[in-house]
Amino acid sequence: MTAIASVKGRRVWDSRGNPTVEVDVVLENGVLGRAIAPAGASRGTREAIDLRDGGAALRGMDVKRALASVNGPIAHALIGRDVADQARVDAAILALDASPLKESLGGNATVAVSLAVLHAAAADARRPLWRHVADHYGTDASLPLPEIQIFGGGAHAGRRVDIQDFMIMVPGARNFDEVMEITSEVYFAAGDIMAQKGRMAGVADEGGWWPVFDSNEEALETLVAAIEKAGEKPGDRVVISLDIAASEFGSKGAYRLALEDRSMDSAALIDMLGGWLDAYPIASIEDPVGEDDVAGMIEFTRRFGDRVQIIGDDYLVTNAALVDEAAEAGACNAVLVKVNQAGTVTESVETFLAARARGWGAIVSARSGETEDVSISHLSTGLGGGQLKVGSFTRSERMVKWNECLRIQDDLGQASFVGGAPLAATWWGAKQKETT
Ligand code: 2PG
Ligand code: MG
Repeated sequence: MTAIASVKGRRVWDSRGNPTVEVDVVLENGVLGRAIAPAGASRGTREAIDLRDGGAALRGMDVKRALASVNGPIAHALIGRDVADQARVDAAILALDASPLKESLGGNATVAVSLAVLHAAAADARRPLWRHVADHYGTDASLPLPEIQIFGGGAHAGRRVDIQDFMIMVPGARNFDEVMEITSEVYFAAGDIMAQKGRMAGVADEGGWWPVFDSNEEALETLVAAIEKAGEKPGDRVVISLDIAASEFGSKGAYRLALEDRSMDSAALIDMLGGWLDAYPIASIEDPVGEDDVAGMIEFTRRFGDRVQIIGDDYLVTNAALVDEAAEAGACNAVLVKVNQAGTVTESVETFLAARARGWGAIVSARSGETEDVSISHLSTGLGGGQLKVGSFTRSERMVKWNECLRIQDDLGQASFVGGAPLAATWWGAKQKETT
């Protein structure tokens, strides 16, 4: 065994200019593992707490308390432990905080430590992180299918439009390189269309174009036009993926689309989205109703679960027990896996594997506040068979994750790309079956 010799937190800064927690884990043989906590803007109420100091300085966003957790109790509990035993390390962290949402330590403290331990174990085994993950959890590594944002919205764009993420997926690509190429063409085609309409206004939080639209649906129409302008037939190699992030504009089954000055109940929202599913080549949809709208999610899944991927993000908060509960109830058929929503690697991997065991999709995801940390590229590849959501196709905190996948591709080979397999149970998968 190789023992953990030190655990040290430092304050670094994220893509929104906010402070965040970076952790160095050093082993007895001098090997280093390092990771940085990301931060969400549209957060589920049941996710691990992102502990901030409050007060006037740095708009209350400082992380001195989270750093004190890392450098105090967490370091104390981990020094001397076997770095390769991720489950025990994470259990030792959990034992320090009895609250369900890690509010005393801070989920930003626990996630940075937990990921840094994973990195240190991989470095100690002289393996790239993705290979260590596959070895450790007994999974078959494969490069994920990306979900990439073309227009930002919702909480990531000053609520200029209500819907949060207008994304594309390229399930028909032959390899990861081709996904990048086609996405680049679509991204710039969308930018050209915005410029032609006199609506070019920069980018949103995750680097997608700023959504200057008169209605939410206009963003969808423009996305279809961009796919066409890029020389692709919408629904062929390229499909649309949406994150509705409905908790941001409604609760308890009452929703309000501010852009369109429209209020609606759960049934009307579901009908509206159903209309979009009929009219546009949408293969995946996230949080179509609010996180507290259980009946709505069950109804949405009953109506559309056999043709689109339905992802729970705020709804399932990277929690394996909630995945099981939702699967039993017939709500969703896929889960978003955000390591900082759970707070540890072990809980995140449990959620990913619980989803896969149910035949669900599992999408490892970045947050809207990100950094140069590339852990999720490795996690999604190592666990295999999955999808990866990182934000847009610009800005280095995003591109660093896609570029890391390209480096992994050099090791794993182009054939390791999972392709359209994660969308096999959607209309897109059915169409492929017909044509082959
Ligand atoms: C989401 C994420 C990423 P945030 O809702 O899926 O787009 O946003 O990190 O703000 O929760
Ligand atoms: Mg989401």
